[in-house]
Amino acid sequence: MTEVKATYLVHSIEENLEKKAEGIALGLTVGSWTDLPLLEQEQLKKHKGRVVHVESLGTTAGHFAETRTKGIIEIAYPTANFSADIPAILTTTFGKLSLDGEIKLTDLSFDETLLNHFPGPKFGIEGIRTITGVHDRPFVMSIFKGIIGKDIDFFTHQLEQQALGGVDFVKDDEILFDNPLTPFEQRITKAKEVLENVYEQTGHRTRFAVNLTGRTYDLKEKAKKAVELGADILLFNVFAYGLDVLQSLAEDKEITVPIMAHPAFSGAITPSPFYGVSNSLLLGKLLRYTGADFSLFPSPYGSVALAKQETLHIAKELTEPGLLNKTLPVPSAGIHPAMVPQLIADFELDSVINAGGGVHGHPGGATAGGKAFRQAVDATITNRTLSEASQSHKELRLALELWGDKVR
Ligand code: 1AE
Repeated sequence: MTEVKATYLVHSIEENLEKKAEGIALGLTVGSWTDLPLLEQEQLKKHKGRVVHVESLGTTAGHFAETRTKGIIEIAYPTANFSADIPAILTTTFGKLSLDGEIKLTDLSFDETLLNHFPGPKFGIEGIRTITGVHDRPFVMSIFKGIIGKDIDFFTHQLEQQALGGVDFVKDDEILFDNPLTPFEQRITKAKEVLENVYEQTGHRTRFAVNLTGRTYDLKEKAKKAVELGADILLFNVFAYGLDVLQSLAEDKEITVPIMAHPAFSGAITPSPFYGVSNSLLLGKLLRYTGADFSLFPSPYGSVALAKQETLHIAKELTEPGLLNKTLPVPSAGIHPAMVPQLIADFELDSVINAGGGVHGHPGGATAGGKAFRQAVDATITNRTLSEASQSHKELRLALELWGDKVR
C-alpha cells in the first residue's frame, strides 16, 4: 500500500499527543473506528490513516491563555484515498485540519509512485544553464521598478539600462498586470528587440521574465501566445492562483519556456510558528514538484527576511538530488552588492542573486547597479574580497560606499 506522510507541529490543548494523533489519522480518513463492526473495519483498513510518529517537545505557555503540549506528529495517509493531485493531497492531509487552530503542516513526503505524477521543473538548473550558457557562477537578476503608470518607452529604456549592466535575467515587477500602457504582448516583443540589440553590443544576452497574469482559465492560451512571440521566461504569482495551476502550465508541452515562481501571497500562509504551512514545504518542495524552474523567497538578510535555517531548508528542498529536475533558489528582497559573498556562501553557485532597489538605487543608475553585482560575484568566486575588487571597479566601489560593505 502506498502512502503520503504528513508531518505536523502541534501546540495541543490535549496533553496526550498519541490520542491527538489517532484522532487526526481517523478524522481525515475513515472517521470512527472502534465503534465499527469487524467486517466494516476489514473493508476500511486500506483507507485508515496510520500514526507513524509522535514526539512530545514539552509544554509551552506565554502565547496561549492555557498551557499547551508542543510536539511533532507524523501521519501516513493511504494514496487509495485520493487522486494524485495537489488539491486532493492538501485537502486530505491539511484540509479541515488546517482550521483546527494550533497545528502547522511542516512536511509532506511522497513515495516514488506518487511523485511520478508530478512534472518537476521542465528545465531546472541544468536546463537554465544550457539555455543561458552561464555555467560557473551564480546568476544575477534585476527587477523592474516604478513601472506602473509608465508607457512602453519607459519600459524599453529601463530594460535596456538593466541589460547593459550584464544581468542574466530581468523580471517584470509582480504587481504589473495587463494594462493599456505596457500590454503583455508588447512587453514581450519589445523586450526581445531590446535584448537582441544589447546582445549585439555586449555579447551578453539578458533574458526577460514576463508576468503571466489574468484569469486562471485564460492563462494557458496566454502563455502559449507568449512563447509564440518569443518570451524567454514566464513569471507567475503562483500562490494567488494555486500550485495546481502552476503544475498545469509546467506540464503543457507547448509552453516551452522556464517558469519563475514569485512568493507573493505565500506570507498569508507560512509565517506563523503555530499554524499554516512551512516555507520549506510551500516555497521549496511543492514548488519543485509542481514545476517551478525558479523559486523566489525572502533571503535571511534583506528587507523581509526569513530565519536563515528556514531559507537553507527551502534551498535544500529545491536542489537536493532526486527524481525531478532541480529548481533555482532565488533569495530576494532588499539585496545589495555587499551581501553577495554571504549569499554565495549560503546558497552556493546554483542560485540567483536578485535585486530591485539594489540595482536601480545605484548612484550611477541601473546599468552601473547591474555591473556592481556582476563585479561582486566575480570577486567572490575568484576568492577576492569586495573591498579589494572595488579598488579596480568603480561601480562596486560606489555601491559599497552607498550601502556599506557589510551584510547588515
Ligand atoms: C521576495 C520577492 C522580492 C521581489 O519581488 C522584489 O521586488 C524585491 O525588490 P527589492 O530587491 O527588495 O527592491
